[in-house]
Amino acid sequence: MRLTYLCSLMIISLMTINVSFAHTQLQSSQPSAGASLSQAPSSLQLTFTNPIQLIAVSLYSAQQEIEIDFSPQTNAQQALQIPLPNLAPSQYQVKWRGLGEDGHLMKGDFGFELK
Ligand SMILES: [Cu+2]
Repeated sequence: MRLTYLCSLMIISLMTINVSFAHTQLQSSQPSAGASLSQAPSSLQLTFTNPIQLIAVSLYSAQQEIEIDFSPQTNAQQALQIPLPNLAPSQYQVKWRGLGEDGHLMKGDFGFELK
């Protein structure tokens, strides 16, 4: 009986650990975070660790927000590709926000440079 109780406690704590590792994060991107490019990228690609329903994806140059073809998603996807307009040399910042499949609102940002 006591052993069963201990076992369930262990299982519960393992599950808790598992959940905290299951937060959806950005796994990789194109351009990648911190990239220094000599040619303008034709698209922005985001790949996440788990499917995520993206609510917002924004791109900023050093001067202004760049208009991109993104609308909030109606279902969760693990990867997203957005065509980009012609970008001028600048520092760029990408910001994303979305709802992970575990119900957690996640967000992140990264930068790249176009020389
Ligand atoms: Cu989470």
